[in-house]
Amino acid sequence: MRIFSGIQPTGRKHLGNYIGAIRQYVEGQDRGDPAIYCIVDLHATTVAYEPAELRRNLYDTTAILLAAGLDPGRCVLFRQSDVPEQTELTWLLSSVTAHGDLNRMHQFKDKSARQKDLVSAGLFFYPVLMAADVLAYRADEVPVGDDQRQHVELMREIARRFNERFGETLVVPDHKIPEVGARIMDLQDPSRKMSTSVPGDAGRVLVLDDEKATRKKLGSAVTDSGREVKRGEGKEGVANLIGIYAVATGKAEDEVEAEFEGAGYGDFKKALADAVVEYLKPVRERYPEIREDEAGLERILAEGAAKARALASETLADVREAMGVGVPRS
Ligand code: AQP
Repeated sequence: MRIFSGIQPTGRKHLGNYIGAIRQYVEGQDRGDPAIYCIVDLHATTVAYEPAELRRNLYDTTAILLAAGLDPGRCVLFRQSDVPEQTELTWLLSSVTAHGDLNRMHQFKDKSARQKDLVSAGLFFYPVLMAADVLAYRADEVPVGDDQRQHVELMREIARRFNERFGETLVVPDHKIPEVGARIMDLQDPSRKMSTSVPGDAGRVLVLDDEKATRKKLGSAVTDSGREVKRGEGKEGVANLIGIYAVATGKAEDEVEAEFEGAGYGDFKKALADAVVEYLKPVRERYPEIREDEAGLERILAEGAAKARALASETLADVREAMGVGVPRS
């Protein structure tokens, strides 16, 4: 089973990223043959950004992943821009990608509406680069949060269309979306997902927030005018917190509801804050030492890139051959 997933070097990874994606990466290391994780710096250039900040954020994100438990001896961890095969494959796959499909992508609609100066063509092409990332490794499984469902559906379509047009070459991957915590919602507005780019910090707990900030944000999370710690119509805020508590404690959501039967929101939020602080503590404690050693981080990324290139170049050679591009094999 080959596993692949990518994560943006935004540096400010939040609880949604952690629960929806990062914890799945750690679990996938021992199932993946191999498990391949990519920090997608090229994707990060599709919206307004500062070059120096991008480099810093890349180290921050790499260090968060290592602190969360990724072990370069048990997975392949690398930087997207170190593997040019992925960018070439993006172009080749564009010939079997429908413009109309890209036009329908929710993420493009959301992110382009938030751009002040320029809606880049790169933002429109983001899903093709993401498809190339995954298809370059012939991955079977893509661990992601629910917000990436549509992008994975599109890459499946691209792989199928390529195989129909040029012969069986690419693997059609499946997404792996967690049952609980697939879409962690904003703490201040539970109708939208917890997100990096929404202004203001109150709606998201960052993986690297200290204990005080974590308690404050969870303590002031929006609930409703009722009292019951239960999921249901009009209780989206509480349902979100139940999901977070369930993941942080390893309990089922029904068990959580039973545990807090008769208790008020105050008691529940206190227990939730305790649980989340404990849950993220190992990552926060390990992070500073790992982050400090930038040369060490570069070494890990370079070793990962060498392994990744060996795999991606095989796929790219097959794709070129199937498409009649470049020097023929024989
Ligand atoms: N709220 C979420 N709940 C569960 N999973 C989530 N993911 C993102 N938000 C949630 C999953 O995290 C992984 C990495 O996402 P990314 O690379 O897109 O990182 P990001 O840009 O920092 O995350 P955001 O918050 O999604 O940024 P915005 O909204 O600003 O674009 C993915 O697997 C994703 O599904």
